[in-house]
Amino acid sequence: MATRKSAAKPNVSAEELLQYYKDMLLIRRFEEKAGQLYGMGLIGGFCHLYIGQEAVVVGLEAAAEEGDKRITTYRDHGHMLACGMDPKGVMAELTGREGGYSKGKGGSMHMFSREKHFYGGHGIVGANVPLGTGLAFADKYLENDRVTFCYFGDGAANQGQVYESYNMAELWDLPIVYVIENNQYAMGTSVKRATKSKSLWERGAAFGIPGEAVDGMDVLAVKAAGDKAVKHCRAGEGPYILEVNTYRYRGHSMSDPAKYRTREEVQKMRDERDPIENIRKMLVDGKHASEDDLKAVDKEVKDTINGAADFAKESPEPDLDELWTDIYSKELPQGEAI
Ligand SMILES: Cc1ncc(C[n+]2csc(CCOP(=O)(O)OP(=O)(O)O)c2C)c(N)n1
Ligand SMILES: [Mg+2]
Repeated sequence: MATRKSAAKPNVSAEELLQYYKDMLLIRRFEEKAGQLYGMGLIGGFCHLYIGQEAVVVGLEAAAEEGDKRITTYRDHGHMLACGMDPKGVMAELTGREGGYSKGKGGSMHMFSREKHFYGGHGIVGANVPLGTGLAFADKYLENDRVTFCYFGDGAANQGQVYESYNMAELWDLPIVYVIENNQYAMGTSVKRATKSKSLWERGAAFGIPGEAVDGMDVLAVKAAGDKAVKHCRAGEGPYILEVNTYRYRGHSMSDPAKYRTREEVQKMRDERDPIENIRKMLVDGKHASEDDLKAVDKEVKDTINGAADFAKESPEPDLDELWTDIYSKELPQGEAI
C-alpha cells in the first residue's frame, strides 16, 4: 500500500477508509451479480437490490461492536454482507439452493445468522420494527450492553406499529438505534406524496427520543452519526433515531417499470453523489491508496463475487425432506433442549 499511515479524516484512518471502500464495493458487485442471475432465471420470486444505499449499512456496521444485533426489511443483502455473512451462503439462498443460509427455503427476504446476530430479512413492511424493539428489550433484560440496529424505510415510517415501538423503547430506555433508510421512495410513492412531514426523525420527539438526519451518501458522516447513536444507547439513555438520506438506483424490486421518476434524476445521483466513487476519490486524492492498490481491491472483490455465483449455481436444490425441517425449535431460547 502507498502512504496509508496518515489519518484520512479525523478519527478515521486510511486503513479504515480503504476497508469501507472494499465493503461497499462488495455489496455493489454482489447486487449487480444478483441482478444478472435474476435475469438468467436462476433467482425466482422477489429480489430487492440495495445499489446506491451501500454507505448506510457500511457506515453503521463500522460503529457496531461484536455482539450487537441487526434486523432489517426485504432489502437485506447489503446488511448481511456488511455484518460478515458469507457471500456464498447469501447468493445460494437467492438461487434457492441447499448451501443457502436458509437451506434454500427462505430466498432473498428470509435469511438469518445467529453467529452474526442478524435477525432477518422481513417481507412485511414495518413488521421488523416491533421485533427489533423486542431484541433490544432482551438485551436490557439480560443486563448486557449490546445495541440493536433496526432498519426500515421511509414508507414504513408512516406505519402505526413504528410509533407503538417508539413509545415502549423510550419508556423502558431500550438500547436500539432506529435507522430510517430514507431512499426517497416507497415502491413508486415518493416521500413528498406520502407525508407533509419535513423530516421523519423528528417524529421521535413526540416520545422523547432524540435523533438526527444524516447524509447517507457519505459513509464517514454515517459512521460519525452511528458512533453518537451507539454511545447514547450504551450509556443506558434509551433509543436514538437516525434518518439516513440515501437513494436507490435500481427499481423497487426486479419488476419495476420505474414510471415515477426520470432517468435524469437517477443519473444525476450516480454522477454527483455516488458513495463508492466519493471514497475512491478521497483515497486517491489524499494519496492513501494508489490506482494499483484500488485495482487490486476491485479484483479481489470480483473474485469473491464470482466464487459466490459459482457456488450458488453448483449447490444442489434442497432435498424434498427439507420441507419437514426447521418448523419447530428443539431448543428453548436459553439454549436448553426440549
Ligand atoms: C404491510 C405491507 N404492506 C405493503 C407491502 C408491499 N410493499 C412492499 S415494499 C413496500 C414499500 C416500502 O417502502 P419503504 O419503507 O420506503 O422501503 P424501501 O422499499 O424503499 O426500502 C410496499 C408497500 C408489504 N410488503 N407489507
Ligand atoms: Mg423507501
